[in-house]
Amino acid sequence: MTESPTGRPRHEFQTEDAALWPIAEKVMASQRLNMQDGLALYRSADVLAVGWLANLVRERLHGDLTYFNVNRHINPTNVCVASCRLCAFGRKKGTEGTYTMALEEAWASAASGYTEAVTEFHIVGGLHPDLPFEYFLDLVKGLKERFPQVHIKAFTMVEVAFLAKRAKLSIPVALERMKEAGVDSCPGGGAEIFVDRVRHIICDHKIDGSEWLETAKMVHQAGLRSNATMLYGHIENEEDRVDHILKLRAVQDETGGFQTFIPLAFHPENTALSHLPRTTGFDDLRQIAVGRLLLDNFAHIKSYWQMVTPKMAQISLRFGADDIDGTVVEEKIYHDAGATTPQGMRRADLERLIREAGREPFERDTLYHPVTRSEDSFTIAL
Ligand code: V47
Repeated sequence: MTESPTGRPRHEFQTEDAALWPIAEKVMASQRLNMQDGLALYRSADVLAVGWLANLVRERLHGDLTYFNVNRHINPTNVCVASCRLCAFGRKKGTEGTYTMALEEAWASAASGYTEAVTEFHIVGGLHPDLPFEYFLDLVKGLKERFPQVHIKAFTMVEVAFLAKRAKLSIPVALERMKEAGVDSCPGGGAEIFVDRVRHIICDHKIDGSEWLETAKMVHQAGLRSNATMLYGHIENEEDRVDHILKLRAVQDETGGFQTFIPLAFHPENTALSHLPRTTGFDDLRQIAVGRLLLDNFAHIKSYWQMVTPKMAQISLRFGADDIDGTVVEEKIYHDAGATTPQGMRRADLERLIREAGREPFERDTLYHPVTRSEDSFTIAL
């Protein structure tokens, strides 16, 4: 018997999978895991043992605290030049079902939905061939004027690189303009799987993996924090997943600018890869756990409830996840790809999921400061 990071007595690690024994020793000694360890974790059938180790790290870092936020997603356009096989959201200009919000419409949608005051707008959209950079800057400026207290997490690395290129600006200059307009941080999308072989098939026209990583470095150098995702459960293999995670870890060693790692389970419906099956519960839990164990320099691992369902997100709080994202309010990207989860969740529902997992809910802002509420206003302790 040993003492756990939360002070509770803990039984020793047990598994019949001998490949996990040396990994367990490293985890208990807080040593860095390598590529081979990552592969052994994916290949182990003992998902409970892998989860136990990830939970040890999770509790070491956060005890029972489980983070969530009150946010709202805004997707200003689904018009996209990229035609990614993985995506059911983006559409070619001039085809059926396209939309682009007028600025007033986007500002109005920011205020609609829930009465609970949101602390974050999460803004991502298609790569529109004609919308000028100024449209996006004005969108952000208008939101900041109307909601000065709300953090704006906007534009993935793919959008940052695309908008900079279209505006004929270097990425650092484009980032300065975005910051001046009111962008406070960047979301983690568009990372998919970095290795070329997979990227050529699932998202051929996006920036490549090294460009995504270089853009993230520039975002961090510009003083913005960002997140990092990995899309799993399509045509990638275990080596590709470990490679992806270790590349993120290497950038984090350099910049320290990532806040959260978010594994995203692939939803095949209505995509060009609709013949593929959905991920299984085992894979979803294992993915969270392996992320927690390999990313020793990431503070947070998010189990995005929209992606894996609220029930799986709840269970993952014992498999390495310490964050379940937020209220979201209106979700389009996975719902276009067949997600059957609700579009949004109330704050009280998120708290209940967390409490029933035996964890302690912690409402955070985007940068993980605590938020306290009275009725429909909030205070952020900086
Ligand atoms: O970049 C697209 C993925 C991402 C599908 O930073 C799909 O806090 C599954 O990045 N099946 C956007 N995934 C979402 C995203 C995100 C979500 C929540 C929080 C944060 C954050 C970031 O969704 C895309 C792409 O990787 N995606 N299509 C699909 N069919």
